[in-house]
Amino acid sequence: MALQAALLPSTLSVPKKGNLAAVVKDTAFLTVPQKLRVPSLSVRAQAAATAPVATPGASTSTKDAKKTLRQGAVVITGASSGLGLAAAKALAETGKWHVVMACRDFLKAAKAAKGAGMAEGSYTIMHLDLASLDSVRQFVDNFRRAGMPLDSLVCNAAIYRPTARTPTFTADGYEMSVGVNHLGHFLLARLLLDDLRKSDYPSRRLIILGSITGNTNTLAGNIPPKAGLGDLRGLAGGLRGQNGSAMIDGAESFDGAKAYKDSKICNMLTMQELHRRYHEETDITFASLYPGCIATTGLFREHIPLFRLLFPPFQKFITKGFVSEAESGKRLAQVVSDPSLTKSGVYWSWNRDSASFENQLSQEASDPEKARKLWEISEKLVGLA
Ligand code: NDP
Ligand code: PMR
Repeated sequence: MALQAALLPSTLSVPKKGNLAAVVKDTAFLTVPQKLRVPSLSVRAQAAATAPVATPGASTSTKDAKKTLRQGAVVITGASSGLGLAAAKALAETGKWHVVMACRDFLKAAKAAKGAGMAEGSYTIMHLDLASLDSVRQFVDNFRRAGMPLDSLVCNAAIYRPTARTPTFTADGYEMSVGVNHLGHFLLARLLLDDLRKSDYPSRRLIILGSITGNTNTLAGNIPPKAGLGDLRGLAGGLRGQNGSAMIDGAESFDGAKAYKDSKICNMLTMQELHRRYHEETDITFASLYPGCIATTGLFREHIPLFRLLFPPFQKFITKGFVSEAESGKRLAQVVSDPSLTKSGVYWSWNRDSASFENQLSQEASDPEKARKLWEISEKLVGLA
C-alpha cells in the first residue's frame, strides 16, 4: 500500500539535499526598539495575568495600581519557517512582543517575515547557526550588544534526516540532528539563562520544543525506530561516528529518524533539568510542548516525496492529529505569553478542542537520573565543564 509504504519508516535512500542553507553572516549593529527600553521601575512583582500592556514608551508609574508593562522581547530559534515563523507572527501581531528571529539563513528569514506579513519594526533578525557552537556564542554576544532585554527564549529550530543512513556532522564534529536540536540549544539556553535572570519582566520563560514521537507512552512514539538513549555511551563518546558511535545509545549503525527522536528526548529532559536546577531560585518558567502534528512544515523536506504527499491527509483524516502552521503558532505563542501557562516543568499539549493540558511524558523522557547524566555530558561537549 502506497500510504503504508510512505508512512512507515523507509529503507529507501533518496538523494540528500544540502543540509545547511547558505549562511549569511549578519553582524550589523542593532539598536534597541523604543518599546523595549526597560522602564526604570521593575514590574516583576506583579502577576502577568493582571498587568496590562504598555503603549509605546510607557512605563510603570506608581507602586500599586495601574501598572503598565513594557513590550516583551522573545528570541525564537528557527523562525524562518513552519512553527517558529507562525509563532513569531502570532506574537508580533499582538503588539506585546518584539520577536528576535534567530536564524541560520538571514535572507530566507527576511523573506519569510515579509511573506507572512509581519510588520516592520515588530521583529529583528539575528544570525544563529546551531550547527556551530562558535555561532551560538557569537549570537549571544550580538544579542547582548544590541542591548535588548530577554524575557522569553524559545528553542524551536530542528532538523530531521529520516532517510539518512550515514551521519553528517556539525562544525564541532557532533552528529548533526543531536548537535543542532540538542547541543546547540543546550549551550544557547545555558548562556542566555543569565539574560533571562536579569529581565524585569513579570513572567520570564524558557521553552524547548519536544514531541510525541520522542515519547514511547504514545502510539506515535511506538512507530519504529523508537526513541531511546540507552546509557548515553555514544553521547559520552562524542557522537563522532568514526571511532565511536554517532548515535546517543552507542549503536553501531546510524539511523537518522531515531537520531531526531532521541534529540527530542534530550530536549524534554533538558527542560526538566533546567526546572529542577533553576526554577526555585530564578522564578523562570521552564516548559516544553507537543504542538500537534504540523504535517506541512519544512521539517519533512528530506523525506521521500510520497511521504510528503500522503503525510498531511493521513494526519488530517486518519490520526486526526493534524494542526495547521497557524494553529500551532498560536499554541506556541500561548506557552510564551499566556498568563495561565506559567507553571514550570510542564510538557504542554492540546486536545481536539485546542485546549491546553499538562501531558504525561514517557518514563525515559522524565527520568531525572538520565536528565542529570545528559546534562553533565552535554556540558562537557559544549565546553561548559
Ligand atoms: P521547519 O523545518 O519548518 O523549521 C525548522 C527551523 O529550524 C527552520 O527555520 C530551519 O531553518 C531551522 N534550522 C534548522 N537547522 C538550523 C541550524 N543549524 N541553525 C539554526 N536554525 C536551524 O520545522 P517545524 O516548524 O516543523 O519544526 C519546529 C519545531 O517543532 C522543531 O523543534 C520540531 O521538532 C518541533 N515539532 C514539529 C512537529 C511537526 O509535526 N512539524 C511536531 C512536533 C514537534 P531554515 O529555514 O534555514 O531551514
Ligand atoms: Mg506518525 C495517533 C497517531 C499519530 C500521531 C499523532 C502521529 C504524529 N503519528 C501517528 C501515528 C502514526 N504515524 C502511524 C499509525 C504511523 C504508521 C503508518 C505513523 C508513521 C509516521 C512516520 C513514518 N509518523 C511519522 C513518521 C515520520 O517520519 C514523522 C516522524 O517520526 O518524525 C520524527 C512522523 C510523525 N508522526 C506524528 C508526528 C508529530 C510526526 C512528526 C514529527 C515529530 O515528532 O516532530
